Amino acid sequence: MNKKTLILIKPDGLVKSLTGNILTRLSETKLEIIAAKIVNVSEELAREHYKHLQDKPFFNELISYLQGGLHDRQKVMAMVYWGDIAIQKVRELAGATNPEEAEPTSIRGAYGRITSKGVYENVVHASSDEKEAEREIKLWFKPNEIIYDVYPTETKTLDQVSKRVWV
Ligand code: IDP
Ligand code: MG
Repeated sequence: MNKKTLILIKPDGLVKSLTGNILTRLSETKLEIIAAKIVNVSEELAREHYKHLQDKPFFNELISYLQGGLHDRQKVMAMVYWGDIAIQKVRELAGATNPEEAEPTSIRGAYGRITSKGVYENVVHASSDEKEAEREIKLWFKPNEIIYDVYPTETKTLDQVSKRVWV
């Protein structure tokens, strides 16, 4: 079911103070926000997220970009949106991967740029198909962080698990 999609506001979007603007644009889709958090992106998470691009010449730069290395802002806002044809609606709003080819009214067309090193700084990430959405949502969120049961879960009792808790 094409009902859920992962959206990331990448470090350039945060540094340019575009969060409110992007959330407003997303609300125009009438989709429902069902999870959101600010993430300090580890190298492992960035590499896993973009693993389909690992052979590209811009891969290392892309990992640094997602981790905030190009913007001195080590955070990303991760969200899950839910609703009919969520993936296509958000992809259309985001615009084409290359910000210079994106519709000027799309988020990437309006706010993206190409860096001197050739990385497309395109402000947002949006899942491109159902398989990718499932992989990405499960990568970025735990079941309890999403208000709906978007994928099947099971309860496991784990021994010897260390957890950081409030003192
Ligand atoms: P998408 O974000 O539109 O789904 P992908 O092909 O999955 O596009 O690429 C992931 C990200 O890698 C893009 O959003 C962009 O930041 C960067 N990227 C993709 N292709 C290129 C390229 O040809 N040159 C520079 N950066 C690229
Ligand atoms: Mg993609």
